[in-house]
Amino acid sequence: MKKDLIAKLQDGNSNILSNLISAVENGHAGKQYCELYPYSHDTVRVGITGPPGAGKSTLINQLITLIRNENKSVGIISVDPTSPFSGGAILGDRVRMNQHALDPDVFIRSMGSRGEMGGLARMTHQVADIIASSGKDIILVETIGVGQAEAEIIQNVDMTVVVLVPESGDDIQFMKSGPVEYGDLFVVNKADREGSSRVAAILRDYVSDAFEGQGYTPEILLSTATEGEGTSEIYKQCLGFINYLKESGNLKLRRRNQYLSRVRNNVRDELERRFWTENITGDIAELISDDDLRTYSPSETAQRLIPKEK
Ligand SMILES: Nc1nc2c(ncn2[C@@H]2O[C@H](COP(=O)(O)OP(=O)(O)OP(=O)(O)O)[C@@H](O)[C@H]2O)c(=O)[nH]1
Ligand SMILES: [Mg+2]
Repeated sequence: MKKDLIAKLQDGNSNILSNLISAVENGHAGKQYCELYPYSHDTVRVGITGPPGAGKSTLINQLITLIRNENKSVGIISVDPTSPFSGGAILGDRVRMNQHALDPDVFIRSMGSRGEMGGLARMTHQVADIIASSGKDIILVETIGVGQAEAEIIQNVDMTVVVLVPESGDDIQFMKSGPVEYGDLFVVNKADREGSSRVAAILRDYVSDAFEGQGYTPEILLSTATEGEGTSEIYKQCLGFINYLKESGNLKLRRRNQYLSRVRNNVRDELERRFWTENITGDIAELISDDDLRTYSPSETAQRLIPKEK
């Protein structure tokens, strides 16, 4: 059965892949997911992150062409926590990537806001594992990169490309504590507009400080994704960086650290889930009176709700 499923998946059966992902999203694929997981390690995962409208999907569309020109297969996960949609592709992305929609070696999936906090990240990791187990050579994960769930997503890919635009200069300071911090490669897209060299210079200053003494300094590239300008260089740099990660042993290290953090997150989730189902039955609002909230700090009340250690 196990061999059968993996054989069909790796044969490029995208209906099975879609159904498995839906089952994971609905919480019904635990066993199958665990069976597939060991087959997920050969795929390279690249995060494409940056502010709304920066051109991430347009760039991804170009990257798909470049990847396909090398006869490699690719999966795309487009994460949009603000969207209630899930399953198919978000409309704009579908339009931008639709030239690849019929290609059996291109699999595109959108993830909307489902489940509780953190649920989206965990689900995205699992969806990526399943797409990887189907034998895709590369997975591209598109996110805006802001917020806890998205940060958790881009910390769990092999490398992250941060896409900015000429207007991003003032945001870089702000984004240093966000997606910029995880950048392995920076792209200033919409280079057909004014200001791209200024943003590139700000980024150059930033990386030379932030990466001083480290094994590598992220490249800063310009592109006009709508025209496909600069996109081959972006792809080349991605492949080069992945090679560097492999050869330096950093890929193994990154993946090991990611695994540990995923385990920690799963433990936390599971304990929390058990707490709310086993200890608090009914509505928490009914357990806490107006008097309580005037008298006890939130941490004291939490302590009161948590069963004492034996
Ligand atoms: N002038 C110019 N416009 C671009 C370029 N790249 C993308 N665009 C346009 O910018 C708009 C947004 O592009 P998307 O690729 O959807 O951007 P995105 O980052 O995926 O957007 P979200 O997924 O909504 O965050 C579209 O109208 C694109 O045609 C570029 O290099 N130059
Ligand atoms: Mg997009």
